[in-house]
Amino acid sequence: MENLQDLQNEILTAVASASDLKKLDEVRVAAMGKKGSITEKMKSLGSLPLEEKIAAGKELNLLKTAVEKAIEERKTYLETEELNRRLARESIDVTLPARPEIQGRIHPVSKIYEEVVAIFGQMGFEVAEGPDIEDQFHNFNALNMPADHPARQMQDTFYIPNPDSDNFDDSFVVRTHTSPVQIRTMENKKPPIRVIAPGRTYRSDYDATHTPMFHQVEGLVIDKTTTMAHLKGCLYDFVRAFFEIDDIKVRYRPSYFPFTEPSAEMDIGCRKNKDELKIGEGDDWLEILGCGMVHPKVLAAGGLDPDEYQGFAFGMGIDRLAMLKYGIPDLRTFFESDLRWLKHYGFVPLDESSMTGGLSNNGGLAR
Ligand code: 2NL
Repeated sequence: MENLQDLQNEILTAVASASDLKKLDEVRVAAMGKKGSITEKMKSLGSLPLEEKIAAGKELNLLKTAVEKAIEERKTYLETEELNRRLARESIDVTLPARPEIQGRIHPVSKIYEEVVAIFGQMGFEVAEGPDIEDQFHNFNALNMPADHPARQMQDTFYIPNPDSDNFDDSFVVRTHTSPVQIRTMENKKPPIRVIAPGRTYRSDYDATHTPMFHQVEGLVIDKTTTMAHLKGCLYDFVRAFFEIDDIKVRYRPSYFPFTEPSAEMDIGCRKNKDELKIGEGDDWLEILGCGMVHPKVLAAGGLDPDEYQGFAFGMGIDRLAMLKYGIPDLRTFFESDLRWLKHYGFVPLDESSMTGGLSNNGGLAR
């Protein structure tokens, strides 16, 4: 068979200079389509004597494989290039302020987030942030949740493989709570500590009140003489400000968390009618947050001496607070990016939440 090397060079040059996916496909058809140059050569094998047929067949197959590989590589390259061009073209600056005259609204989660930060900010708390992807020490072990703890079962936690290790204990997680932020605060800062850690958290769960990504705010106060009485006063002041009810009814129920001892849950008084929930009056109770005195093992894991320091911590779901405060029934709708939903439940962007300027700015409600 005449020189296949020339044919191969010719096709590979055409592949390398195909400047887009359409041209690349034309090159493919010209080589391997029904009337393609390689296909024609394959057909012509039939007329050769057996020995030559075997040798030429082998050579042709090598040629075909080389061409296929080159086309595949060029295709991946062109697709990546096209994707990068599109990403550059379609980029938007999500940090720009929303424009109310168009469709821009503040999401209820952002609104609650700002309110919570405003309330605790005025009480002297700092806001602490940390990575969404955590190691298992900061997300679990340091919080008195050893490897055999039920909350570490595969079904709730999203694990991320560690490229440098095959040991499962070294794999990362997307944080299941914002507590690891507070562990990092203890590691880096001497008491007195007064921080809140708001942010995104992740668990493998999905129904009307659970989404795989949700928002939490946790708080941590540590000093030499911090007590449960401080916890109660602090959280009482928080719910009074948040629900804007001065004489709001509250109660604490004993509870269990691995990272606090003793642990409690805080309820607020409410009235539950058929479809309506009235907060602040009535004989029913609504669970609002979990709290407790930081476990000595957790203080030690954060690098603090439990004989010298003590403190309290609490945690609550921001999305759940938004559902309660604004009467939004299904959490899943929060993250569907439906502009009609955002227009209905969102807030106009110009009224900031502050303790002095009115917290929730109901005048700013877009409804
Ligand atoms: C809940 C309950 C809670 C904490 C979170 C915490 C963090 C550190 C140490 C001790 Cl670093 N505790 N966080 C404590 C009690 C309850 O969350 O129901 N969250 C939605």
